[in-house]
This record gives sequence, structure tokens and C-alpha cells, in this order.
Amino acid sequence: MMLRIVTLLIDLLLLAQLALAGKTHEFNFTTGWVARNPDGVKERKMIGFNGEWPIPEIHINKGDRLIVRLTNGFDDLPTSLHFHGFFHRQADENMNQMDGPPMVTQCPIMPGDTYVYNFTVVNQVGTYWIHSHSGAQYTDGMRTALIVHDEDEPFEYDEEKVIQIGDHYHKPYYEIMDEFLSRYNPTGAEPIPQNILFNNTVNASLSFKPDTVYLLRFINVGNFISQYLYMEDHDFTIVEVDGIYTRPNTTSLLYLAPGQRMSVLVRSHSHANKNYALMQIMDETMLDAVPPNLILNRTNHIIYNEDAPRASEYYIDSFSAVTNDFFLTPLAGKELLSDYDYQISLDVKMDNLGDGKNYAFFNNITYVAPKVPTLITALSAPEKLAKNPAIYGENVNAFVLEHGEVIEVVVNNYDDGRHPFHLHGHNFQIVQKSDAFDEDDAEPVPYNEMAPLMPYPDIPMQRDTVVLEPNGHIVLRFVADNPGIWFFHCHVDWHLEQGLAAVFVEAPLLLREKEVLSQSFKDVCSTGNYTLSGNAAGHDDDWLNLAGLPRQPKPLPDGFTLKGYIAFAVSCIVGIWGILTIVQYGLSESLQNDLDMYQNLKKLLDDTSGER
Ligand SMILES: *[C@@H]1O[C@H](CO)[C@@H](O)[C@H](O)[C@H]1NC(C)=O
Ligand SMILES: *[C@@H]1O[C@H](CO)[C@@H](O)[C@H](O)[C@H]1NC(C)=O
Ligand SMILES: *[C@@H]1O[C@H](CO)[C@@H](O)[C@H](O)[C@H]1NC(C)=O
Ligand SMILES: *[C@@H]1O[C@H](CO)[C@@H](O)[C@H](O)[C@H]1NC(C)=O
Ligand SMILES: *[C@@H]1O[C@H](CO)[C@@H](O)[C@H](O)[C@H]1NC(C)=O
Ligand SMILES: *[C@@H]1O[C@H](CO)[C@@H](O)[C@H](O)[C@H]1NC(C)=O
Ligand SMILES: *[C@@H]1O[C@H](CO)[C@@H](O)[C@H](O)[C@H]1NC(C)=O
Ligand SMILES: *[C@@H]1O[C@H](CO)[C@@H](O)[C@H](O)[C@H]1NC(C)=O
Ligand SMILES: [Cu+2]
Repeated sequence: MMLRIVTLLIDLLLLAQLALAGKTHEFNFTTGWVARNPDGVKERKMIGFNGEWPIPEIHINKGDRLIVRLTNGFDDLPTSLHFHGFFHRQADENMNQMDGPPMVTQCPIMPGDTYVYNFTVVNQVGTYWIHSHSGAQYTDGMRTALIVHDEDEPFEYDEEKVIQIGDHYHKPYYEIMDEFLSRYNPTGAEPIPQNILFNNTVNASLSFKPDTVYLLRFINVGNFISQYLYMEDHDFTIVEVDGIYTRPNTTSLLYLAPGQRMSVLVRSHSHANKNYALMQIMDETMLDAVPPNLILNRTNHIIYNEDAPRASEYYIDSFSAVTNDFFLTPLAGKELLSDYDYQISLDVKMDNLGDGKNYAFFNNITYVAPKVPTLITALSAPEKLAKNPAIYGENVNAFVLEHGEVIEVVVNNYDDGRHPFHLHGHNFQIVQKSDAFDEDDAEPVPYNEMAPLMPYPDIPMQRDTVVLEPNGHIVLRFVADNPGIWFFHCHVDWHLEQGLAAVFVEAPLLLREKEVLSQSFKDVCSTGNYTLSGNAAGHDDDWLNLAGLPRQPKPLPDGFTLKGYIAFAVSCIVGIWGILTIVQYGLSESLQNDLDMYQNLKKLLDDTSGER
């Protein structure tokens, strides 16, 4: 007995010490629109905090507490904030409610209301970022870097620079979304950005001193397009990827998809009197069509000597030397999780539903937010039902994970687009990662457990965002050691809006023991009229009654394919306007790639239907 009390006291002392060790960083942020001209081409409104944009970077140390009071300063939009890459796992309690995605782990923050994000960063270091998880708000600037410094960094450098890269649109996200998720865009062609930014500007320069080692932390904070990065006459030594230290790997060419981070060491030249180019180039294969006026690359400037001319753009022959993250090795050397206890297999498809809009699917289900945040459902359900996927609603793609299981997630791409998949609350081992199958008429190549395409790595790479290649597959493994409701989704924000998401309900019974909802959480739900108890359809009398559950639209009628739909839409117009010849000409071209055709079709439909 005595001994137990003594150990308990020692534990308490240790806990108190831990709590004292960290500093608290407090921020009060109010969202709002601010006029800016990031690319020098067009002034537009961006989403800033406290009237400021770009939003200042946040730097903290391992073990510190972060308190962000996020006030919704919009007139008419809900909001929320995600701490990308954080596990929210604390020694004594769970902090799933700090993760950010609305209707998954919290209620949306309504205009005028404030939600308090408050958690310590335990055992995580490196390069992270924060961004809105509502609508596509981060596309419009509601994002910034969050760096967790580590006293025991396993590499040395003289200076650090954080660089956010991303795509940039001239219209606000909600206007783009209306046009994108519309029956007038039946192929689901993604909105084409007008530009790419380098740390929220263009033609940027970084000053370099001779004989200096720089740590450059790159973060792709964009919505859609991945980017290549390379520097004239300098190499990059990769040392960290998504918060995971890696064995140093030297390369000349990086690739970052939205959500991904890479930190590299760059040693500057000794006798440098000239300046060099740091290039960023769009992965144009992600675009359905490349408009002639689109600038696919940007030259940024490494300045050794202010008096010397700036470098002009620097060409490379091909992108084939790009670092493949599958072959990187985490420094910690965690071995392959041998075999799995539970396998989740997800087939990615894009297709139209009966409303003519183009959606994205996992296993034929497109994510439709429930009426009650999934975390609330997990915490409020009768204990015997908390593990029943039915109560979470069929349109959230809920998978219930048992505590301690090795989970294998197989994602097969039946689409010819690239999709960077991001898992909240964990990082995962990349066990398989196929190449792209993107030649004309390529067939999807799903994962075949009996004949994997590559040898399983002994020490697989770990990260939190990984690119699924066109028609290819990825296989990921992680241990379900972090009770919570964790979103798994494509980080192309347009694709998330199309429904490319699933929800992992991890160890709900343990979660209920360790997650205590804050007053702020409850207040925000109350302002939005969200219940604190209920299944996905809002019922807490009969938990298996899902009447009124938000569901995906009905499929297109049988035999109604995309082509059929377009032909149908077109023939209606033809009937009305008798412009058969123009339309036939249009149809004889490849529909998929003919933007003009779409513009015309859209205009015709706009003109003929009074609905819009
Ligand atoms: C942030 O807001 C809280 C609550 O309104 C207030 O107590 C605190 O002083 C504010 N902090 C800063 C840094 O403005
Ligand atoms: C960036 O550089 C390009 C090419 O030199 C130039 O046309 C453009 O005006 C510059 N934009 C800004 C905002 O400096
Ligand atoms: C943040 O959380 C800590 C630990 O639960 C608590 O002591 C503190 O009062 C909280 N701060 C705010 C502003 O909610
Ligand atoms: C990038 O932008 C942030 C925020 O405006 C700024 O604090 C930082 O110094 C910039 N980084 C570089 C490398 O210029
Ligand atoms: C950059 O893009 C332009 C077209 O937008 C192209 O003419 C030029 O060759 C590209 N430069 C590099 C370095 O790829
Ligand atoms: C560096 O990465 C490449 C693939 O991008 C891989 O082939 C090589 O083995 C790696 N080298 C080391 C030392 O990790
Ligand atoms: C999706 O629907 C198709 C066609 O109805 C069917 O063949 C396929 O098995 C379904 N896939 C899954 C994973 O349910
Ligand atoms: C919540 O309900 C109240 C009373 O019915 C209503 O006045 C308010 O507009 C509702 N709020 C929201 C966000 O729907
Ligand atoms: Cu995607």
C-alpha cells in the first residue's frame, strides 16, 4: 500500500515537472477578409487573422502548451482550425476535440463565436502548419506555419528559413466551389489556379551568406497542385519529412503535394559573388487542361550579392531525379509493423450522381457530413452501441478500430488523378507505394497482397500525407494507439469538398474514458444549435433510427453515363436553340480536354435554365 502511494506521488511529481517544463503560447485570432495582392497581378480579399495577412509563423518548443482562441469574424461563414500533423495525445487525457474538422471532432464555429484550442505538444517536433478545415477557406489564406523546435535536433545548421508554397486563385473559394461543384461541370475538372506563390508572394528572394548551413522548411499550403522545387547549383539534404527525422538524403529535386512538408539542409558556397535561382514548378499533369496564359513556374532568388544581377530561370532536363519518399528512411528506425490485425480497403473513384454534379468516392460512398459531429456521437452513445458503425451514419465511411490493433489501409486509385492522402491523429508507415499508371488507356492497378509490386521495406518511411498515384495504390500501416475520431481524406481541398473522406473511429470506449469536452466546445455547439447527444441523424431516443440522415444524392438513372448526361444536356439545348452543328463539332473533339467547349456549354446552359 505504502509503496503504491509512493509511486503514485512520484508519478504526480513527474507529471507536474513535465507540465512546468513547457511554456504556454497564447494567441487570440479573429478571422476576417483583408485586401491583398499576393501575386502582383490582382488585388483580392484574403483571409487573415486580426486584420493581418500573411499570418505570422508560430514557433514553439517541444512540450509547450498552445492556446489559440479562434473568433469567427466572418459575417456569414462558419469556421474552424486544424493543427495539421498533431496527434493531440497527452499523458493523462485525450484532446481529440482540438483537432479541428467541423462535424468530425467539433461543431462549426459560428460568426461572432470563439472556440478555445488548448493543448500541449507532446513528443512531436518539426514542421507543421495550421489551417482552416471549413469549406476551402485555407485556399484563401487562412493558414500559417507552426514549427516545433527540438533541443536535441539530430543535425546542425546556422540559420533556418520557413517557406510556404502553394497555388493561388483570384476568386474567393466559395465562388469557385459553386462553379466547380455544379452540374455545369459534369467532368469535375478542377479549378485551375491563376498562379503559384512562394511564401505568400512571387519573385521572392532569400539572402544567403557564404559558408553557411541553412535549414529550409518547405510546406505546401496549397489547395490542389503539387510542386517541384530545385535550386541552381545547390543540393538539398533531406532531414525531416512531416515531423519525422530521416536519414540524411541528398537530392537536387523535391516534390511536395498539398499538406506535405520537407526540411532540407543547404550549404552555401564559399566564394559566392553571383546569385542563383530557386525554382518552383507546378505539376502540370494534375491539370485537366493548361490554359495558354498560365505561368507554370516561378523563379525565386538566392541572393549572395545584392549588387550582382538576379539569376534568370534555371532549366532542368526532366523530373525523373525527384526524391521518392518511399525510399527515405526514418532516423528512429522503427521496423515494419509485421502484418495487420484489421485491413481497411478503399477504392477511389470520381463519378456523377443524379444531380449531375461530379463527386469523389471511397467504396461508392461520398462523404456527407452528419447532423451531429462524430466525436459527440461516440461520446454520447450508449456504451454497447459506441462500436457500431451504423450510429455514425452510412455517408461518413466510418471504420471502427480496436485499441492496439495494427491497421492496414489500402487505397486503390480507380481515377487518373494524383491524390495526397492525409490521416489525422497519426502518421503511418508507407508499406507499398506504386508508381503512376498514366499512359493513355492505362488500367487501374489495385494492390494485390499475393504479389506486391515492391519488396516490403524493413524500415518503412513514415509520414502523415502521402501521394496516391494515378491508377496506382498505396498501403499504409499504423498502430491504433491514439483513441479519437480521425479524419482520413484527400488533401486536395477541392476533392475533399467532393467527398473524398473517411472517418476512423478509434477505440471509442477508451476515448470516452479520457476525453472531457470543454465548456468552450459545448458553447460553440450551443450557438450553432447542435445537440450534445445523438447519432449521426441527431436521434438519441432510438440510436439505430437514422431517419433524416444527410445522404448522398441518388445515382444517375440506369444507363445514364457521364457522356450520356452531357449528350442529354446538349440535346436539350439543341432542341431549344437548334444549334446542332456547333454542338456536334464540339462533341467530336475530346470533351475532357476542350475547355472552350465547356465554357460554351456552361454559358448555353446558364442562358437556357432560369435556375441560377
Ligand atoms: C485573449 O483573450 C482573453 C479572453 O478574452 C484575454 O483574457 C487575454 O488577455 C487575451 N490575450 C491577448 C494576448 O490578447
Ligand atoms: C515578377 O517577375 C516577373 C518576371 O520578371 C514580372 O513580370 C512580374 O511583374 C514580377 N511580379 C512582381 C509582383 O514582382
Ligand atoms: C488550458 O488547459 C489547461 C489544462 O487543462 C487548463 O488548466 C487551462 O485553464 C486551459 N486554458 C484555457 C484558456 O482554457
Ligand atoms: C515567410 O513569410 C513569413 C510570414 O510572412 C515570414 O515571417 C518569413 O520571414 C518569411 N520567410 C522567408 C524565408 O522569407
Ligand atoms: C516556365 O514556364 C514557361 C511557360 O509558362 C516556359 O516557357 C518556360 O520554359 C518554363 N521554364 C522552366 C524553367 O521550366
Ligand atoms: C536516397 O533516396 C533515394 C530515392 O529517392 C534512394 O534511392 C536512396 O537509397 C536514398 N539514400 C539514402 C542514403 O538513404
Ligand atoms: C461499387 O459499385 C460498383 C458498381 O455498382 C460495384 O461493382 C462495386 O463492387 C462497388 N464497390 C464497393 C467497394 O462496394
Ligand atoms: C438557433 O436557434 C435559434 C432559436 O431557434 C435561432 O434564433 C438561431 O438563428 C439558430 N442559430 C443557428 C446558427 O441556426
Ligand atoms: Cu484528391
